[in-house]
Amino acid sequence: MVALPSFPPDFLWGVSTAAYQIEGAVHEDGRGASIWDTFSHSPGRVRDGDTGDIACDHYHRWEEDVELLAELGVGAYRFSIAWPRVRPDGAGPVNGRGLDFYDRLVDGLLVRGIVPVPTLFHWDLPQALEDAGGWLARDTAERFAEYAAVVADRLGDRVARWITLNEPIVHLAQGYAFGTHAPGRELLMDALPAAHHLLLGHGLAVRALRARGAAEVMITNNCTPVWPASDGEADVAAAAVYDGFHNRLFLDPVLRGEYPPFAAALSDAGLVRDGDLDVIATPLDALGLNYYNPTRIKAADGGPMPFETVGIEGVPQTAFGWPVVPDGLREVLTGLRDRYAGALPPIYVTENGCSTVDIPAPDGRVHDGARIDYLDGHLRALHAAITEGVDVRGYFVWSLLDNFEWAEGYSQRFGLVRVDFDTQRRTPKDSFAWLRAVLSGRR
Ligand code: IFM
Repeated sequence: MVALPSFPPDFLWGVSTAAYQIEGAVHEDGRGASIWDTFSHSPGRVRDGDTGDIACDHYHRWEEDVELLAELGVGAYRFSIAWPRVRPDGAGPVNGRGLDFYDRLVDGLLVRGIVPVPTLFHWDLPQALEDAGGWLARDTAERFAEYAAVVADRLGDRVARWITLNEPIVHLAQGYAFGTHAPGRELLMDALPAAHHLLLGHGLAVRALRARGAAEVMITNNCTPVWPASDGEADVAAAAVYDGFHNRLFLDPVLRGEYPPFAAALSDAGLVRDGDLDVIATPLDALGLNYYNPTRIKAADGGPMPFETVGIEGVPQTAFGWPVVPDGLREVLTGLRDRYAGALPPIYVTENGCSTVDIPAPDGRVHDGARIDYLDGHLRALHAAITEGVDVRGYFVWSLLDNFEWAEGYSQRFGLVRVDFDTQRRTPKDSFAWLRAVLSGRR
């Protein structure tokens, strides 16, 4: 394999995880229920009836996992904080024992020279808040800011970089519009108010974090290049609508202080109050970008939405069936630079990775060459974007560990480290050794 081009010396290398996907220990130390506990325990919602009850048992094995990070040689670790551990019912008393866990984790990282990068909301809303309306209720935004303040009061002396929300478009689309994720609502376009409250919560949390001395605050969005299925007017128009939903709904308000035209209904419905957009557009220090694949779109033949996704042929596919198009990362980065010229803060790629069919070989090792190819290709595309002038400051692989992949349960393995979910044994895969070599300058 040809050596990778070199990245800036202060480039931040890391890996990402999320609380519900790895922690387990859902009933321990005062943790409250989240919408994912409810959803995963509802028959038929998650493949094979899997739940996050145990997941990677990271709550008990976090020291072993931090050792893996140190062995890998990353400079940063992006994890998420479980809101229901910190404030079990979302609005009432703070649970000190929940905060203690993240306190230990942060100290464990710092002692090994690893920068902690917590995400405050990676989809595990306290169930009690869902019962009060979830993100459809404006109050949830206020509760989120309070929770952000509580966490920052406890960890802010050691944590400088924060992410407010993870992929709000995925939470909105899958959780509120189509019902394939928790909380399982199928509201289609009526889900839009949740977008406004997620954004408002983000803006209020940015202010709460800043007031507590945070040095770097960002939001993480999932972005995709949108390719029309043909040059026909209808497909091009459908692709523009999809781009509005997926890429612009959560970025235009944050970076430009306005909703894209299709979301104007939010203002018409009186949901957007005076000053809300100023809060939402509170300047950020950085933007988190999660990239997995491009999306091809055609005009819908009926159906609830005006667009339909079409397969991308002629390229490798991940185990999930997602097309592998490394140049899409360059395309999305240069596209953001062009679209938000003058308003775009520095970017961190906060997730990129793939699921592969990882079966241990007779020697016990996991030869995940497809993941190495995926990462190698995407790092080259990322380097090309930097060379083209996009200000990218870091790159985080999704994920450190095989984990609970939401509605797919444990069937999709994204880890650099294999987890045997019967024994909890961790086995670093070939991609782990490859990335370690990259990080130590040996590739
Ligand atoms: O596992 C998820 C993660 O929680 C959010 N981004 C995409 C990943 C892969 O689907």
